[in-house]
Amino acid sequence: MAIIPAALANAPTAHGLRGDYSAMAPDWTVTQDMGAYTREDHALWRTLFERQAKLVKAYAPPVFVRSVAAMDCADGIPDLEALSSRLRAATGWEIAPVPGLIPDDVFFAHLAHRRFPSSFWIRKPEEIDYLVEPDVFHDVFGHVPLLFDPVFADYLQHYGLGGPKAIEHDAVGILARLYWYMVEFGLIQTEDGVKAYGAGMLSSFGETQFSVDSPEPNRIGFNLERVMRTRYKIDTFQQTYFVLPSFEKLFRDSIDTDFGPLYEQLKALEPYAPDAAVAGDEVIHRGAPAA
Ligand code: HBI
Ligand code: FE
Repeated sequence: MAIIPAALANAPTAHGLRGDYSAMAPDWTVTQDMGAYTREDHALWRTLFERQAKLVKAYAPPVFVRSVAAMDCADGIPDLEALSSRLRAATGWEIAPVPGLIPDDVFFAHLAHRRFPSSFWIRKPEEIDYLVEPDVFHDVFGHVPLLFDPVFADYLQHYGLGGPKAIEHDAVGILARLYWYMVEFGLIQTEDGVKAYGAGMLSSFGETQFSVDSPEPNRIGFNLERVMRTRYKIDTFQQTYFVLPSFEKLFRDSIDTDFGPLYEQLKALEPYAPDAAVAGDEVIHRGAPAA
């Protein structure tokens, strides 16, 4: 059983933390042991990769598809150092292997230094369609491709740089909504229609299609305050997706926002439910919850 660090004792999945936290460096990173992966691990990676690489061609924006190709990691779990050298050349980001979920402040600090923390272990075959904690497939296939996009790469560093202010205002939960809706489950307008770019959906066979095709969820035009006031569920498909006109919009609005007063304002307001319809919403699709 993994040694659970005190800092994560109350993490949502503390009971199930499965990475080995016993060999971490002070910054919570570990060394990826390529020899520790089994043939089954690499075979599962190939299964997941082939399924999603085909799907994203139709469902993701072109930059995601191009980046997946540039990552050249279809054959098995990639060496994260080798992948980092390609990523560093593109946008100065690198991948930091970690045992799994790490404390907010540590996570923010890595992002602020253009280091993306990625689990090094892969799920089990019986978890192919759902697992509670991010594994190496979610983190590498879901998150790394957009770190090749200069604007999104700048946005995610800015998100990390803003972490300490959220902690200072006791508003990490409010900032986390921005990450959840716009990094894990974001949609974006393209000349080819609305596409999915979030890591949580693009690493999921079911949610990639659901987020774009299903009539059930709301699809609402991105508005920073609306997103930060909207609660989310972690164990079902989203009931609302927010749609960006561009990554520049997400980056510019974040740069132009003084988050301190916004946290205080939002803390005093009732949050919206995950399926809420709010006056003033730019409704792109009004969800029709399944009967
Ligand atoms: N740790 N490894 C890892 N990956 C995450 O996505 C992550 C985390 N710790 C905290 C966290 N996300 C969120 O709580 C912050 O975005 C607020
Ligand atoms: Fe993620």
